[in-house]
Amino acid sequence: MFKKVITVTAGLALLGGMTACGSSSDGGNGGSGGDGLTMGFAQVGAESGWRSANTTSIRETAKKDGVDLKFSDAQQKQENQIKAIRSYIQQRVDVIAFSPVVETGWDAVLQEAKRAKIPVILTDRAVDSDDDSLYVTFLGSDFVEEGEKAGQWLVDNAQDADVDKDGDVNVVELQGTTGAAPAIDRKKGFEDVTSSDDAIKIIASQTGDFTRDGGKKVMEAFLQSHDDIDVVYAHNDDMGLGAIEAIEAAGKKPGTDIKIITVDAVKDGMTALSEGKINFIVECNPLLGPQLMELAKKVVAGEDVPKRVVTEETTFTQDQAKQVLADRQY
Ligand code: GYE
Repeated sequence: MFKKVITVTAGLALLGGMTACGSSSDGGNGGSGGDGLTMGFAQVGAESGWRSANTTSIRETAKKDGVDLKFSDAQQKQENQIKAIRSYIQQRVDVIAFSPVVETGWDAVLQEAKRAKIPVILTDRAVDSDDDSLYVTFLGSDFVEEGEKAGQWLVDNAQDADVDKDGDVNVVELQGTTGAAPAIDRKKGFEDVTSSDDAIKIIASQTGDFTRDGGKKVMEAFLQSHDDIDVVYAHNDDMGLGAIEAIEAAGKKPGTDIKIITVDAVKDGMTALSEGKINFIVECNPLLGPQLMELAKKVVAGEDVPKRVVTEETTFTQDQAKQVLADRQY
């Protein structure tokens, strides 16, 4: 299905600037390469540090490249994203890009874009559809692989993670938004790898909606109903940071009494990792602006682009976090 797959390093993506946000239409004069190109971008929301960095990267790159960006924030609601896409179709933008909040339920609106001959680029998250002619390309991370990396760290550190030394490694999972690609895939990848070790058991799993507050509330409930939690696996840093607050409020030491694994590697997460409150972070790169604008220019110019562009990412231990923290851009 995917003819070509190219991989771009996180380092290249770092070329995107990270300064202040502009207005909802960030078109610029005097940029290079994208002059006259209009993009409608339907963002998920502002639920996490990752999302804020992603939005800044997109806005800043559009400005720099002279792309007229129409930007909307769906507040994590699919109906708002669908409305935004319909309005971009009506405005006859040159290209629509969006990060689908959930995987399913997009075919109708994407058919409308197709009929209007407006190309669609998926960024960050994928849709679950049998018809891959509804979008030109999908730029983003491999979320299953991220879950596998998180699971592999736990398999490798299972003995240490069995804090109460009862022979079981009891994991509670803080899932991302229900139905979202990163929640589904990070769960799957983690389970695939940890199922190889009988000692590792996921004793509770619930959504915290990718927010700090959500992670805190769910963790408070987990702590009340379970007194034998060894590990928290949070699908993003923000929920892990919320869990830290709940663990501390319960009189326990995060990172020591309960080990914590998260995904993203945004600055607040990396700071907690370097302080020993998180034990391992799988990186997910939010700086997709430069690659997105490059793809958009090619698509609008009628050039071929790969159907899938995967961002390359790494992982961080506590020691590695201490080394890179000062240079972290987001
Ligand atoms: O990990 C999370 C955000 O889709 C990769 O969404 C993104 C995820 C990211 O809310 O922090």
